[in-house]
Amino acid sequence: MVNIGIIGVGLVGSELISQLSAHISQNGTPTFKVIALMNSTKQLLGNSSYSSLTLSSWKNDLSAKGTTSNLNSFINYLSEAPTPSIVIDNTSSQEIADSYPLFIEKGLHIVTPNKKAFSSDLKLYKEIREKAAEKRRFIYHESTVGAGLPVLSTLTDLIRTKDKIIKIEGIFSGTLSYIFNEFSKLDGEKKKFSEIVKIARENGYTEPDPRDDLNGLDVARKVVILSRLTGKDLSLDTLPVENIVPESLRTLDSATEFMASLTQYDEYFQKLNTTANNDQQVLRYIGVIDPIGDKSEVKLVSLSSSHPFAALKGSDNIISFTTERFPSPLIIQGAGAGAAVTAFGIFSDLFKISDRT
Ligand code: NHO
Repeated sequence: MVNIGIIGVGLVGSELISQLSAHISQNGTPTFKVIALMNSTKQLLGNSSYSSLTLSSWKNDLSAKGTTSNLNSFINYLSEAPTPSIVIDNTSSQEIADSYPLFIEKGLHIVTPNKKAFSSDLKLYKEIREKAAEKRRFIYHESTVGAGLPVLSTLTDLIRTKDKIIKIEGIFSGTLSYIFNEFSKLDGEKKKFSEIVKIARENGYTEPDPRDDLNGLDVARKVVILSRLTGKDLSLDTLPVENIVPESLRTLDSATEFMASLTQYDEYFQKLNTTANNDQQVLRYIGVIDPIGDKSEVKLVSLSSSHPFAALKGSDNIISFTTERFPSPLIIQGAGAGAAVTAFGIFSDLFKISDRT
């Protein structure tokens, strides 16, 4: 039995608890036991014999019986449990990411969809990798790229088996996938760029401020994560990223002001689209990883309508690996956003650790 401690019980964390709960109630001998939960204000720890929390009432229990969040006591409790323990970081906190070396020191394995530890400071990234190897702890973060799609596991398998990675490229943002799949197509109804961003925002596909999607940082983080896995020390500050937020709208105070002003740029985006469409092409926002040279980048491109990225639907992601063994690329495609598939990626990582401990 593997102990689980969950930090972050928002959209993804709550969905993960539902998935874990179904697994636990349907298995006579479940693999996992959730013994600790924490959000930014409260934490709920099990008893001194580390028995499972009652998952059917976790929300009420956390708010009614929870004590003030304290990362040190949370981690100490988890690390003192007698069987292997995994800490799951479902936050987007840099502070929690900075604590991974401590988690490893305390003997914990880590699973997370939080991109910060793998795409921020290179020193932190290396420290985590070195410590994990030294202490023989596992760190899995499949959901940091392509939600639950098997992107990192595929890349790891290619690297381990000594295939030579020539290029990785893809549509890595569910939000930007949706926006350009809707905006830039050769047939069907044509809508204005600002209208599509508005619909995406109203449906909860974008961040509360859509500039946080359109500035490319989320895609850049994913490119850095993949690049570092290939062994290339890429960093956010050296990666060329095309920010498609019009310059004059970047300093506006609120998302509401941004949305209202975006209409001024409909003509600009329409022009780009018409130019592409006239050549039987569509616009797509892509990330490119160049493990051999220095051509990794994040940018808006025009692609032929016969390109695999042009046929994408909804908020799907698509990732293409060109390697020595796969000169005709190995392509992974499917739902790349949303709580259900993100939690699935986390859940499948838990099994990878339980199989190895
Ligand atoms: P929420 O809903 O804001 O929840 C965050 C939780 O963390 C809350 O319980 C909060 O109290 C707690 N928390 C924050 N700071 C804390 C601290 N210092 N100590 C303790 N607790 C703290 O966030 P989400 O949406 O549940 O996201 C959680 C993590 O998953 C983030 O790192 C996020 O980047 C990652 N993630 C989320 C999604 C998603 O569906 N929401 C996806 C991938 C990764 O594939 C998904 C997606 O849509 C990707 C993207 N939007 C795209 O491609 O367009």
